[in-house]
Amino acid sequence: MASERTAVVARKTNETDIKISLQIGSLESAAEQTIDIDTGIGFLDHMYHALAKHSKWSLTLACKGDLHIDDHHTAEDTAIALGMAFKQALGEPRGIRRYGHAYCPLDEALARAVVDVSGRPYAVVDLGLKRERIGALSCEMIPHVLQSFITAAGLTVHVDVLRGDNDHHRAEAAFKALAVALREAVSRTGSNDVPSTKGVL
Ligand SMILES: [Mn+2]
Repeated sequence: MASERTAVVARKTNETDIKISLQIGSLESAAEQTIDIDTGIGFLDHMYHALAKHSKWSLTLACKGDLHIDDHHTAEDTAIALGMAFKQALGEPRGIRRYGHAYCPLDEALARAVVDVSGRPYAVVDLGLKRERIGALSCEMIPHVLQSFITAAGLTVHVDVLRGDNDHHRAEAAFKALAVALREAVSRTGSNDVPSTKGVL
């Protein structure tokens, strides 16, 4: 039952060339967590790193994108590919909690994430960012990255930043809260049950 929950995804278009290997951590796994992320956008790497770290994933993510145009394709496509990898690694959602939620503060900022491994893609994301960009990542792409990951992963997730003055803190708190909520939602119950009254997710 304690199968390795891993996925390898390669996704190449005219705009981006992405390679991902993902292992979703589990209580049974004593394997060391390794994280290596290079999208060419420093702040995006920082957010994916926070997501992987606090989800207890091992994640290698490399993207060669058309950054000479802008950050859009790289941000969007890495999020989609990561969502695909997550869905593939999770496999049939048996013996997991299904629901998870977390609040994460980062200094003055406070974020909340609520996750349902539902198989019904739906993302509600309200980060309330005010800046034009953080580093080389435009702020309009940050909720879009979360939405793209969530829907590609087949999850229902609500992410809200409840307070905070600093946009770097607000964004990072959101990714951390999502990470901790995901970790709870995919944690194993020890049963082999599909956690749905329908018997299917
Ligand atoms: Mn930071």
